[in-house]
Amino acid sequence: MTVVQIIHRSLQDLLLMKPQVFHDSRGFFFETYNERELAGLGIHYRFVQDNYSRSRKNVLRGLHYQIRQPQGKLVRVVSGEVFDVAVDLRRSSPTFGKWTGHTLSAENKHVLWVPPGFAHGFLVLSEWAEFEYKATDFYAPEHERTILWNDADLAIEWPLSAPPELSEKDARGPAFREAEVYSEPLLAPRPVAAVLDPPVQRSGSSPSSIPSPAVTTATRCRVCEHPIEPFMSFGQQPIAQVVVNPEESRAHFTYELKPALCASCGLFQLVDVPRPEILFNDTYPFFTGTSQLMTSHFRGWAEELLARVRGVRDPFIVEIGSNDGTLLSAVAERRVRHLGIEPAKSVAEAARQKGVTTLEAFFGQETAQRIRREQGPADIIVAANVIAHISSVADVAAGIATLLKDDGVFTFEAVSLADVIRNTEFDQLYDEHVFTFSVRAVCNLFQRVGLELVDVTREATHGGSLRYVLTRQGRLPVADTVAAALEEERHLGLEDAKTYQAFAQRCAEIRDGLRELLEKLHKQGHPVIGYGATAKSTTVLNYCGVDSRLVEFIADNTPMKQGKLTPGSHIPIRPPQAFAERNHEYTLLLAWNHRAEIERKEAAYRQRGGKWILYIPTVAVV
Ligand code: JHZ
Ligand code: ZN
Repeated sequence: MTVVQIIHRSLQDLLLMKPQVFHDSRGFFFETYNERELAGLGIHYRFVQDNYSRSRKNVLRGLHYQIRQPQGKLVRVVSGEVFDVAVDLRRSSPTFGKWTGHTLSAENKHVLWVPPGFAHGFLVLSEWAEFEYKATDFYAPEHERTILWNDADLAIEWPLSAPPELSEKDARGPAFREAEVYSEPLLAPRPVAAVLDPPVQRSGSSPSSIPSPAVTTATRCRVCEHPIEPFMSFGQQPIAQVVVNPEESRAHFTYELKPALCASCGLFQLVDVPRPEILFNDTYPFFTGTSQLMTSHFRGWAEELLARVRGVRDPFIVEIGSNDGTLLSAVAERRVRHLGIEPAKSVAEAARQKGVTTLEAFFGQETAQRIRREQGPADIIVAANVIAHISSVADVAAGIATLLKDDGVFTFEAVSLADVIRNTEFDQLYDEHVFTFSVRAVCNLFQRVGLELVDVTREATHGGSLRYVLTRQGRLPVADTVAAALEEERHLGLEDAKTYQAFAQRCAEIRDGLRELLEKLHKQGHPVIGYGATAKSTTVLNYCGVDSRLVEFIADNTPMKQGKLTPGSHIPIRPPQAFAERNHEYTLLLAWNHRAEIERKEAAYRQRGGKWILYIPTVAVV
């Protein structure tokens, strides 16, 4: 069973999958079960029993579960249509007591994985429905339990047109409140190595090589532990920067992109995040040096940093997330002692080619202690677009405090929450951006490790960034910029839940507007080309449902991306020459943050009447 799409992960561990179906004139074919594919999705169970049932319209079977020998079920409909419901009965689960309902039909061929620890049931919507499932344990009538299908606390919204037809046992089931539930966590079986071995070994992000659990879900703020709840969802999203090989299976891993704001410390964060090893590895394709603007931006910053350490004996500059060495190469050229820390091999190699000393590692307290022990404390620690990428940010802050010299400076840049909200830059949200910082959240975070924000300045890069400067408490006077930035955030309503509801509303408007425009151009026969296979574009394309029908290809100057497909939307990525040769009229500018540079490079396109489609802050053709 090649899973082409994971449609839903509404409850913890539950998966709604769409298998790849092959159609031809004879009919269709698809795999209904494949042990290796499921193992790749973290389902390592052995299935021991298959069941098959037929039921007439309005029959409701369930809600059933086995309190001992709990069964995981892989369910699907062979003929007709049902409304299928699962209820999480695992007390230790963040979605305990929640239900989810999905339409399964012979037509949509969706397959639902209901893990052990859930009650399960379905209502037949068609004249007849035939239902088939595989179970991970044997039927054990002595352990079988029922929960009342219309329990008031669960409040399941069954799409009923008349009272359902029930078995006697199901009609008398106990209420959820009185029902026995699973009080201890149920241990999932450990992956079997042989099952996990994909047929062709390749590094990177094949779903088969993703260790389980691939996603962590935060129910509390990652810094202050105050409970958090998402305020919206962008739906299931693939890994933003995993460009797909066209010849590879189109199966891919997804997680739900849903942001939340911590009402206590003001930290804006994603609720679900994939494991960092899935993102930052030897196939990581973002190279800072692909942009002239970013290259000169980092050169300028490096000059400032070098000026700061002028007069210091044997200064030591450390960069966290040094990428392809764009910033540190200027430091290396001056023969100043430095160290880049970068876990992604692809870019770390490129940095070494530039003469930048690079340690391939994730940064945290442990790495910091090791560096301090072996090379001494740092005069400057610098980080660009990386602190917001690390979910264990508290450990990173502690590491910075460990590594920094007493009078050292920690400076970093990150996309600004104020700009993201003000300009509805929803595409800044994707897996790597675990956090989007406000000045307030930065103050709160670093205060915990004795660091003080002494200056903050605006940078135009990446659609609006802030550059922060921090020292140990009381080392430098605090510039007026800090109070001014905090005041601006209050004025914008960054602490107010209503601000985020309005943001969600504007995102939906952009999504609908962009889709409408692309559909219209498609109907009129205008080809649309994309520009910049950015990480941001993954959110835009998947959230707005844009694929190669609406955007023919995307031009990008990163060799590692060319010839590949965009994640989820599977749009081919081609070199910029393909753009110049296409002779088209409309281009969706996905790298909108590089607009000036791209317009300069593609001046000929404009001269022959080419137009750019923008979607931030609103949909516009310019
Ligand atoms: P660009 C990445 O985001 C990921 P992305 C990361 N998480 C982050 O925070 C920021 O960067 C810093 C191409 N291009 O910079 C190159 C052209 O083709 O918006 C890139 O693929 N021609 C670390 O990916 C893409 O566009 C050009 O002339 O959203 C730009 O990606 C230029 C200038 C770029 O970052
Ligand atoms: Zn918090």
